[in-house]
Amino acid sequence: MATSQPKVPAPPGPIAPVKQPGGGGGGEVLLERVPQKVKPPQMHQVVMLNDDYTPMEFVVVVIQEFFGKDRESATQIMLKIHLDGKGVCGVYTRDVAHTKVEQVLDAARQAGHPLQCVSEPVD
Ligand code: TYC
Repeated sequence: MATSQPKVPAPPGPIAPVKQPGGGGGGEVLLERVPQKVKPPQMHQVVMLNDDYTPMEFVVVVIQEFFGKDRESATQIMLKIHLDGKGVCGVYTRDVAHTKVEQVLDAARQAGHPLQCVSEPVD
């Protein structure tokens, strides 16, 4: 015979066995929800710096290619960097942000441009 259980959605968070009613001989396990302990990862922003030599078009293509922006957003970001001296191209977990910086610096070096970018923790 099928027994029907009430369909109540479980709240988020892990569950842990706490005790076995009846001395544990019957195979029953009581599960209790425990508070979530993991924190979201520290995020890092990739900041690109202005210089007087890197062509605007190269910067736009780099921002499109490595930061997944469409041409219009990439152009806006490039112009902000050009006018303000620096600008955020994207926000990622630490390792991904470091990889983006390496990719940009490699591409700039290969093309012979002095473009610089760094990553820094957000807040
Ligand atoms: N200032 C550069 C020029 O006038 C363009 C530029 C924009 C360079 C953004 C770097 O991160 C940069 N050619």
